[in-house]
Amino acid sequence: MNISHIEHIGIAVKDLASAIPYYEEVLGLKCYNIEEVAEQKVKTAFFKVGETKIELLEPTSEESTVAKFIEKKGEGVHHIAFHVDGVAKALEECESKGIQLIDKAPRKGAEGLRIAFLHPKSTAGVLTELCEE
Ligand code: CMX
Repeated sequence: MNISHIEHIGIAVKDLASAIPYYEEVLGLKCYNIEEVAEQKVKTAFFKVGETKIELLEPTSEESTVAKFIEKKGEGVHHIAFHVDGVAKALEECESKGIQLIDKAPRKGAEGLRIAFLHPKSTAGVLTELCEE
């Protein structure tokens, strides 16, 4: 597959309002978008760092996978998203190489991207997202 860059790093936080000041006031980044992804039961906040973004993820429900993650591991890095030039093709390639897919087909994610997740049990422990515009 053709990975061009890390599109974003997803970071699980208990609440955006407590986390955003660190990124803005200490790191000097600007939060340019806050968006709820109802299907994923998260509210997201985005910052640009060069070509890559930081995506803060706040769970909006106790049933959110992000709430479960924070309960188990605490706040911190939740996933890495690679930009590819064809998510569907990349998924086929991953499956043919024995990688466990969470999403069998691309779906719509935050910022209008087409996204799909690979299971951390088959990606050396890192929840991995593939995405494209
Ligand atoms: N990174 C690494 N490992 C993770 C993980 C993560 N983010 N989330 C769960 N795991 C591990 C757990 O520690 C657990 O490992 P052990 O069996 O060794 O304890 C295992 O995966 C199973 O975890 P679980 O708590 O039982 O969670 P589930 O199986 O219910 O769900 C996962 C895990 C990855 C399948 C689920 O979180 C998922 O489907 N994620 C994709 C969607 C997503 O993350 N959406 C939120 C972000 C949306 C966005 O960016 O817009």
